[in-house]
Amino acid sequence: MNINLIGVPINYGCDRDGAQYGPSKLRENNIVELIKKSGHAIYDLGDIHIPKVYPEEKYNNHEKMKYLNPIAEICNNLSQQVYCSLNAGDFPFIVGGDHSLGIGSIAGASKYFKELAVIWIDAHGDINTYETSPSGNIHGMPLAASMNIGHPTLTNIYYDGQKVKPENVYILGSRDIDTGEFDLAKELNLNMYTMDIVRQRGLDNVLEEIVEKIKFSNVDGVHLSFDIDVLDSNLVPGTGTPVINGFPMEEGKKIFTTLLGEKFITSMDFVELNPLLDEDDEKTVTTCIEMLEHIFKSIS
Ligand code: Z70
Ligand code: MN
Ligand code: MN
Ligand code: MN
Repeated sequence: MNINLIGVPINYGCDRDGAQYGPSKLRENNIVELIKKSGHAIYDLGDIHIPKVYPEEKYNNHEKMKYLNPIAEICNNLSQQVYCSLNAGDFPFIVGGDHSLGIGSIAGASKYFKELAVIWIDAHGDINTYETSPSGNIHGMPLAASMNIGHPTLTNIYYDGQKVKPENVYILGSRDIDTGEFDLAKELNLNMYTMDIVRQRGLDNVLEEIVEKIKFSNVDGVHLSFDIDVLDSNLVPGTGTPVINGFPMEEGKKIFTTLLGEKFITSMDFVELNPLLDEDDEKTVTTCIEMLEHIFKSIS
């Protein structure tokens, strides 16, 4: 497989210093060499351009969303890169940066595939809108926007309207969900496997159900969006919002063994590493590299 590495050094979606250094930190820690060693051809396409915006301009485009226009512009550029990569028959692998970039990845993948599914692996739901968001941070909104819910600037990125149908969305590992997100998930009857459900039913059982549902739907492409905060807070202190009771390393690996082993994943995000918060001997980078090694061994 030809892997296309695309960096998105953005922190406007989380409004916190540090997430913008994720791509350079992973390159310093030899992500390119690691992919090569796994037997794939790797093309590092570099970073998407991030326009400079000053903090005092953050609410310039909307009073309830921070950095709306620059995020839309960045996601628009990312979506074209993802579309071109898929069109070339390659595997786009997007490294963040904060999770607002998911809007761009999904838009690009959705333009290429007729019926895209999205697997969103995250401690959070990321299905807020400006009306339900407690923070105004757009990294809490990308999955809603991709389903055509929220502000038109976010729902019309790359091309107008819905990028993924709610029935093709799979949320896994969530355990920090806002009231509005909970209501929306219920209203849309989302395939939402919270950490509580995973603990009740077991990870194997839940993964099996996701695989079966996708296989028996008419989906022709699957985007997997991995927010590292789905892992236990002990493993990832260097992320904006570590949450307790997350997946331990072995379960994190099992998720990828299973899902990537099915060979239906066609693109991926890897987001929310914040090197400035990674004080404990770079524990988070170490976790990320171990996970990335496993991911690329599992992609065939
Ligand atoms: C909250 C919000 C979020 C990551 C925090 C938090 C969202 N639901 N996502 N950290 N990675 O502000 O919308
Ligand atoms: Mn997220
Ligand atoms: Mn489509
Ligand atoms: Mn998260």
